[in-house]
Amino acid sequence: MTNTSMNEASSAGAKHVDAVVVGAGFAGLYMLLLLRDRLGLDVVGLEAADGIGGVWYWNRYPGARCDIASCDYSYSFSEELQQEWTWPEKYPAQPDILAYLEHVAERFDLKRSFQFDTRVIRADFDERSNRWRIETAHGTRFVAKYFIPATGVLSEGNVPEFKGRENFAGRNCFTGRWPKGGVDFSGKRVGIIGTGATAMQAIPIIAEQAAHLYVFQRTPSFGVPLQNEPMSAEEDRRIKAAYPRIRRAARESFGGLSLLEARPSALADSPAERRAHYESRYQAGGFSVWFGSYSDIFFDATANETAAEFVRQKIRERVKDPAVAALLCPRPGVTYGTKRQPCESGYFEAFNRDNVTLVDIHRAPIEEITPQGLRTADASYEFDYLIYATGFDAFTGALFRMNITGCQGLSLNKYWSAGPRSYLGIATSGFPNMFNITGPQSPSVFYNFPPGIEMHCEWIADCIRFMEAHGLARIDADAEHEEAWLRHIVELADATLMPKASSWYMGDNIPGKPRVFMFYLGGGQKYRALIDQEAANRYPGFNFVAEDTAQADASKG
Ligand code: FAD
Ligand code: N01
Repeated sequence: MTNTSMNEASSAGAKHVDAVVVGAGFAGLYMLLLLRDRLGLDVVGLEAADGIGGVWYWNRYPGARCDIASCDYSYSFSEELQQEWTWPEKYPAQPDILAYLEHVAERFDLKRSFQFDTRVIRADFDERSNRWRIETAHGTRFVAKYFIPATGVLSEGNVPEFKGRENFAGRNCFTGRWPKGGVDFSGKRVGIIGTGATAMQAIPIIAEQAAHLYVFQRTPSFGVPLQNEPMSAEEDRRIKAAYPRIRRAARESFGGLSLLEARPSALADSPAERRAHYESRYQAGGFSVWFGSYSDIFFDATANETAAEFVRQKIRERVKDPAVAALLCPRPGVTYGTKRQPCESGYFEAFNRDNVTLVDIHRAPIEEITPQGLRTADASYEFDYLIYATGFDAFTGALFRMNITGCQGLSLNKYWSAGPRSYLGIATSGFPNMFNITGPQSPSVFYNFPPGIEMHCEWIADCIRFMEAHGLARIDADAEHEEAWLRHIVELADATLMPKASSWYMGDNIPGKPRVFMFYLGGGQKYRALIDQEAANRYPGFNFVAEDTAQADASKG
C-alpha cells in the first residue's frame, strides 16, 4: 500500500473534527470549553471513565480530599461560577470536588461534547494532511487537526507485581480505582500496602471501621496536619468578596497558592525563633510548613534538617509507643519536602489504636502475596481485604499508554525513553499540533493544579486562535529550543536538594523508569512570564507550516 492509500484507509469511516481533547478532569473540561465555546471549533472529548472528574472520579477511597484550600483549588475563569458555588469545608473532600466538577459540566453544557467509556489507544500524526488520527479501544476513529491529551499526571496507577498477587483469595482494592459504592470494612481484617499521601488519608478512617488493620510501610513519610475545618457562612462570604485578591495573590506566587510567605533562611533564626515559626506553620496546616516556613529548606541540607527534625519531633509527640514512633519517623538523612508533602488528619494517632499494626517492610520485605494475605521475610499476615495504596506511574504513564506516533514514525515512548523532552513543557518536537497540559517539564505538580491548568489551557487556546487566524496548518516545537529547555529544567533542579531524594518526582517508584527530574522548578510567576512572552513574540521557539504550503506539498505527493 502506498502512503496515500494507507492514510486514506485509516481515515475512512473516521469522524473529522478540529480538535480531540482526551480526558474529562479539570484540564479536559476547561480545554474543551475554550476551544468549543470561545474559539467556535468542532471539538470532541474522549474519556475512559463513564463520567467526568478525572482524579476525583477515580480516587473515591475513604478520606480522599484535597490538601489545597477550596478557594485556591477551583476554577477562576468565571466570576459567576466562583460566586454561586459554596464549598462545605476549607479543604474539600472527593465527593464535593466531584459535585463541583459536575456542576461546572452542567453549567457550561460540557457533557454533550464528550464520549465516555472511551479509551484512546493510538494516535498518529499524518505529515501529509497535518492531521492526527486517533483510535479508541472501541475501534472508533477520529481525524483532528489538534490533539490535546488532558490525561493527567497522576491518572495511571502503579500496582507492583508482587509474586503471587493473583492468588489472594480475599478482595483486592487499588485506591486510584476505588469502587463507586464504596467498600464496607466493618468487622474485617484489612491489609494496606503503602504510606504515601493516599494511605495517610485512608488509614485513620479504615482503622475506625476494620476489625484489624495491618499497615505495610517501606518508607515513612513526613506527614503534617491538614487542619481542615467546616466553612462557616461568614468565611464563605469573606472569601467570595476577596476572590479578586485571592486569585491575584495565587497568580503572583511561586506555587499558585494565595496565602503563604516563607522566610528566607531557617539558619538565620535562633533555635527558639525557628521552633516558634515551624510551630505556627504546623498549626496553620496544609502546605504551611512546606511552602511557608523557610525558602532555604529546598537548597541547604542543614536548613532542611531543622524542618525534618521538627516534623520528626511532632511524630514522636503524637505516637504513644516509642518503637512505633521511631518506625514512623523518616530515617536520619532523609530530607524534608523533597518529595510531595502529605497532609493528614489523625494519621499518627491511628497507630495508638489496638487494632492497628505497623509492619516494617523495609527491614523484612514482602516476599509473596498468599491466598490468605501476605508473607514477608519474617512473618505471615492474614486478612480479608488487601488495599494497594501504591501510587502512580506519574507524568508519562497515561501518555505512553496512548501509543502516540509523531513525524517520521517516531513514537513518543521511544523519543522520551531517556526522559521527557519538550519546549516549555507544552509541546514536543516532532509531535506537531499536540499540546500538553500541566505535563512534564512544566510547573506541573509543584504548582496548584486548577490555576496551572487554566494557564496552560488559555495559552493553548490563544495559540490555536493565532494559527487559525493566520492560516497555519502545523506548529512544531523547535528542537534547539527543546534542548535548551531540558538543560534549564536540569539546572534549576540541580540547584536544589530535590533530585537527591528518592521519589515519584524522579520516576523512582517505577522499576526501569529513567531517573530524571520531571518538572520546572522556577516557580509559577516566572513560568507564566516565559510562556506569555513566547506568545507575545509570536512563538519564536516553534516552527510553523502554512495551510497553503501544506496543501501544495500534499498535491505534489
Ligand atoms: P486528571 O484529573 O487525572 O484527568 C485525566 C483524565 O484522563 C482521567 O479522567 C482519565 O480517565 C483520562 N484518561 C487518561 N488516559 C486516557 C485515555 N488513554 N483515553 C481516555 N481517557 C484517558 N493537585 C493539587 O493541586 N492539589 C491537591 O490537593 C491534589 N490532590 C490530589 C489527590 C489525589 C488522590 C490525586 C491522585 C491527585 C491530586 N492532585 C492534587 C493532582 C491532580 O492530578 C490534579 O489536581 C488534577 O486533578 C489534575 O487534573 P487533570 O484534568 O489534569 O487530570
Ligand atoms: O502514592 P506514593 P500516593 N513495595 O507514590 C509504597 C497525590 N495525592 O498515591 O515510598 C512496598 O506517594 C511506597 O513506598 P516507597 C500527591 O501528589 C494527593 O500515596 O516507594 N511499598 C509509598 O509508601 C501524592 O504524592 C493527596 O518505599 C510500595 C506508597 O506505596 C501522589 O498523589 C492524596 C511498593 C506510594 O506512595 C501519590 O500519592 C493522595 C512496593 N513495591 C494523593 N510500591 C492529597 O492529599 C509502592 N509502595 C491532596
